[in-house]
Amino acid sequence: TGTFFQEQPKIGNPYLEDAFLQGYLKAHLPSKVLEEVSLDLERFGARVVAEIDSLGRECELNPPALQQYNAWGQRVDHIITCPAWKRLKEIAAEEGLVAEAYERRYANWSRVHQITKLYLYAASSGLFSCPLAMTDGAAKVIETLGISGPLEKAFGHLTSRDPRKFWTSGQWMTERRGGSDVGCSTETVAREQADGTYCLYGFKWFTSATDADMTLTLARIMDVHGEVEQGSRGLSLFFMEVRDKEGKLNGVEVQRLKEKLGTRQVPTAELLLDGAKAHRISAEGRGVASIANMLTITRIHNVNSSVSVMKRIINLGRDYASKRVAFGKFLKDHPLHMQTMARMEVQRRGAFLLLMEIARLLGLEETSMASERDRLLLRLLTPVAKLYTGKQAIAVISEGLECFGGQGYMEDTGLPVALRDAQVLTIWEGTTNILSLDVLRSLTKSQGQALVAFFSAAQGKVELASNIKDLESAVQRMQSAISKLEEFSQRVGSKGPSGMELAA
Ligand code: MFK
Ligand code: FAD
Repeated sequence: TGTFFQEQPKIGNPYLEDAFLQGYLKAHLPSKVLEEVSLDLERFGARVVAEIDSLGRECELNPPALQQYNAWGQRVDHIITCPAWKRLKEIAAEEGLVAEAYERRYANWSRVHQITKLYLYAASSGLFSCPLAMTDGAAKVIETLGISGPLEKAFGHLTSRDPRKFWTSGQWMTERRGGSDVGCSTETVAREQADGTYCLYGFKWFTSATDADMTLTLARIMDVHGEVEQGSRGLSLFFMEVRDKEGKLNGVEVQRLKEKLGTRQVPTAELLLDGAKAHRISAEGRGVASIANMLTITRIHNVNSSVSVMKRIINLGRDYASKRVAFGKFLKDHPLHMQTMARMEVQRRGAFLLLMEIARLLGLEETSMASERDRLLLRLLTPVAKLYTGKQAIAVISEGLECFGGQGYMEDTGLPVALRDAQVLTIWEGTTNILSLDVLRSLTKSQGQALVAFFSAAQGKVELASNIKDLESAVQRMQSAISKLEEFSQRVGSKGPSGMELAA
């Protein structure tokens, strides 16, 4: 049977082992904020390793199930999730993974803090990052539209740190006819009731994290003649609670859970809306424009997930490289293997900086500190980053699996799940081409100003970089002058000043 057993790769504290992240925070955060945020991240990083990572794995191993009928034949449509999934919801509340962004205790830096925390979290979270993304997006929509009426209660729940009060939200947009062209494909209708609420009738083809407490969704308001307006302008935005206090579904039937390539931890369902009681929260016909705030946030979370999973596979690969021996030496001592890993790391670092720049801009926007250029950049960079990092994540993870050789392909190592899950990053929250068109939308809507903002920001960075280059060559010149002076002082003997003294 042989005597050799390979030591398995392990993750370390994702904050402590990320000098690049620490460097970023040091360079950007005010010192008091840095002090508190780094303590929180170090503590949270330890919790990711000790608790969250194994809960995430359990969610993969115990995927959700649908119990459609009870023992007495009654329709119950109960979505059964594992205890680890429920525990992850509690931890999300305790850690303020959504709340942090809305409490704004670090003013404009709160988003950077929250997103950094999510960056440590997402890849280990068993995709609980998915409901959190939509929860954050729903809170953002409510905050933007105004926190009043039924939304006041919902906002309190979405941003609560109390696990007993914390709610997650769904985002029900896609129907059978299509998820990209929501404006033309949505068939769901809303009938107004005497009390001003609405009943929704339709079929939602993809609804992720359907165990959510509430959701935002789109429908067409039916007029007194039973007519609806077609196209995007006919859509309004609705808020509804998914279940009542007894846990009974609110005019919703779960047709089935989807059979997915990945993201199996997440219950994604097909839903029939049959009189679901809902509140209209946008102006009539402003559904798409109003839910766009949710799309911005969930797309940023998508970027976060992409970077987070790249980081995880690289960390595991790095650990493995110091444990696995081939041709008489550790993988880390094979230059070619290290070149492969270095290339992955370069991808991750670039993507990380893009994520952080977006988090920084979002923080400025949310605290009314953003300039017009900042706002335009945020609008432009969000789809660019989502489409680009989604593709990057798939490629980097694929390369990452190869770094483990055959073990990277073995299901019970827990490694292949990353590749399956990554494949969705380019599909949900807008496919690559839809986001490319969104980039064009941002350019046309701003009459080209978004591009002007981009070039002016890029120019600033280039200048900064060329200054650094100047600095580097100045340092090089200085070093060469020092060695020449040292040679000189050696030649003239110990009487003359040292090279260092002359240089000073
Ligand atoms: C782990 C992290 C991720 C977690 C994932 C959670 C689970 C997955 C959940 C989902 O996948 S939810 C479904 C996501 N669906 C999409 O992303 C839809 C993709 N399709 C698009 O994004 C289309 O471009 C869109 C539906 C928006 C096209 O609709 P329209 O109505 O044909 O667009 P139109 O007429 O250009 O824009 C209507 C308004 O919305 C305009 O505002 P105005 O009326 O004031 O002029 C646009 O400016 C505005 N708008 C559209 N996209 C926007 C936007 N505003 C800001 N940002 C945007 N991105
Ligand atoms: P289509 O819109 O039919 O697109 C098919 C192809 O055509 C794509 O490649 C697309 O890029 C391309 N295409 C379409 N229009 C154009 C164009 N104008 N120019 C160029 N190319 C174009 N949706 C929700 O609402 N809520 C959820 O919770 C949710 N969860 C999901 C979970 C998973 C695991 C998955 C896989 C999807 C989920 N979705 C959800 C749906 C997702 O948002 C859609 O699948 C996605 O937006 C694409 O829509 P579609 O599937 O209808 O593809």
